[in-house]
Amino acid sequence: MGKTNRYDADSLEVLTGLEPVRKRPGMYTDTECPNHLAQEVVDNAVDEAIAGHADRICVELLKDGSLSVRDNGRGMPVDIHPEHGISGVELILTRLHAGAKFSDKHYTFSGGLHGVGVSVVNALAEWLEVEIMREGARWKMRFENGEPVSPLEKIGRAKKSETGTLLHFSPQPSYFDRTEFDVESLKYLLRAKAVLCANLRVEFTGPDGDQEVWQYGSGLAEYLTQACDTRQNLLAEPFMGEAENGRQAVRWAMQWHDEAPGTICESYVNLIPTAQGGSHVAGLRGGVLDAVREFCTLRDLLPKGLTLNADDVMASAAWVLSLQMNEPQFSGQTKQKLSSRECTPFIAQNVRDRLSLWLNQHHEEAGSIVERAIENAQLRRRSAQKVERKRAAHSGPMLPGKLADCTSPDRRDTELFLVEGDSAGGSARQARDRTMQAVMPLRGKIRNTWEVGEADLFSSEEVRNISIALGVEPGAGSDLGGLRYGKVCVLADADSDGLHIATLLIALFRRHFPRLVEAGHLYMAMPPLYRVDVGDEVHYPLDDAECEQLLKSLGQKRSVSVQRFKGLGEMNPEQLKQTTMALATRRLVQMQMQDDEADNLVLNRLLARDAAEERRHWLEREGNAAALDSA
Ligand code: 28F
Repeated sequence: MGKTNRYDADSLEVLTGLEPVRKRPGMYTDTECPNHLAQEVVDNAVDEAIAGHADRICVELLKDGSLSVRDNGRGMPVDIHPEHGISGVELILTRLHAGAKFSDKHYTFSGGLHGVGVSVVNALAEWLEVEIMREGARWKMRFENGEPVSPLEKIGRAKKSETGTLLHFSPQPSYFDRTEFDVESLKYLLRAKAVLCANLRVEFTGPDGDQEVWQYGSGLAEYLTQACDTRQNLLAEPFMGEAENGRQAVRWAMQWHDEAPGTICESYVNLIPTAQGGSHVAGLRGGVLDAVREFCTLRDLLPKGLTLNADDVMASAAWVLSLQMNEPQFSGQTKQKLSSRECTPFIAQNVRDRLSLWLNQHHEEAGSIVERAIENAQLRRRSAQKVERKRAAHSGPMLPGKLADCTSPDRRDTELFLVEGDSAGGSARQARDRTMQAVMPLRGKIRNTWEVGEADLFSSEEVRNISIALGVEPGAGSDLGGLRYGKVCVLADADSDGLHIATLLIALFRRHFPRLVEAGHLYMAMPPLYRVDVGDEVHYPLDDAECEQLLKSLGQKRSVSVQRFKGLGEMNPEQLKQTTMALATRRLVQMQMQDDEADNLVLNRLLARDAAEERRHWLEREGNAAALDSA
């Protein structure tokens, strides 16, 4: 990123044409409505602003349903590419992934998954016109269904100082369920860009000429202050901070309120809103919790027996978090949740350090933050005690001896880890947070219960223990009222034995505790396969792909050492805690239930005693295609 970079058509990288996009639009965009196309174009304009060349973006939705986006950046390159013999403009708009953006040379951070490029927009547009002002001239080119229908033409003169790009397009209706842009979410996105890019002026004009303008001089803090001003702020100025380590950059602003507000809690990655949060938000929450806890401990502020959790501290907080990083990974149905794990410890540590310092410099305000958190914790404790008393009134049989239970009476926050083997069980017991995490080791392979009837089920001691520990009886209609844990986490080795055990457990829950799975209580813990040491930084990539990506991003550093874990047993409790159990840094995957038939099909093929028979039935149903590749 730099204003001195000379950037012409010959620094573009070129991949393929647009056929793949038109063939499988769903792989490149959200085909429900064309908003993602708008986002793509806006992101391009914002990239130009982040690079320091544009400070104004105007978006207009026209009466005919088309959208125009304009920036005052340098304008797309118009000169002819020496190798490809077409202009930079045409390359950008007609080649998939055309652009140095993807080689990270000119833009420090870009949208990754979202930033697949504006050529996707062209491919899925009935028509698209681009106008460029550059080097004293105006240029124009028109496309229909992604194909050029007029050459890049000089259409007039412009002042040397007037530069920029205008894209105007109409989505091709046949690719989308709905042809209309969703105005509300488009506006939300535009406002977010202005919030995150200090001083950038973003304008939106609607079909009736209605206009909105967003611009924030100091970015996050100003936005937060404006958004919160009607409330009772506990801080005179938001608590802010930023940090960078070469591979990622984070900024945040936080305010606390007197009452639990339905307030601003917003997170972004590369200026893209992550409505469902993710690993960066986990870092913020972890860092804030650590700092507040430490502040309380040092001053002995907590009533006896009370521990604060992240919700206690964050419930009355308003915040905006902005992360920039390379190749972010997203998860969740709508890809609105960040899953890249590298940022969590980075953010947690920086937030913790800054907040510790800040709390010590702002005693009075720190006091009110702590007061609010303690009140929240006490409220939580009281309501939990109520539940606990109810539960105790008709409490069930004695808990299994192998269960290392947790102490928190609030059952919504608690977690039960079912761990393969006594030795890993021992590590997990040391690694856990004993207030809210319980551990129960399972001896070897549990019984395959897939085809076992309910009546027979309790002849297995392990199954009986699991049922008692959970406080739930097996059965399709069984009541979850007595459930003793909010999350049930299967923790097994990442090898094939471990996977088998995990499968047996999932089958047990799916068949005999279906309501537990349905209500989203079942999780898989994801222990990492690798440990990578870089100087005094430690990373724990989950799998081969993550490890490769990490090594790539580290480049050619001298002191990189890679260790592959053969099993849980090779991790010490501290490592197990950090990678697999601690709220801020671990990864849990929620098991979701499909309909009976789909789940039965999969689990039957894996676990049915008469697997050959079942496979044959399956083949009969699925026909010849499947028979070809079966043994
Ligand atoms: C309305 C949407 O697309 N604006 C754009 C530029 C400027 C340059 C550029 C774009 C670099 C990374 C290929 C000009 N001069 N608004 C926009 N403004 N693309 S897109 O360069 C090519 C891209 O991928 C530009 C010198 N350097 C860069």
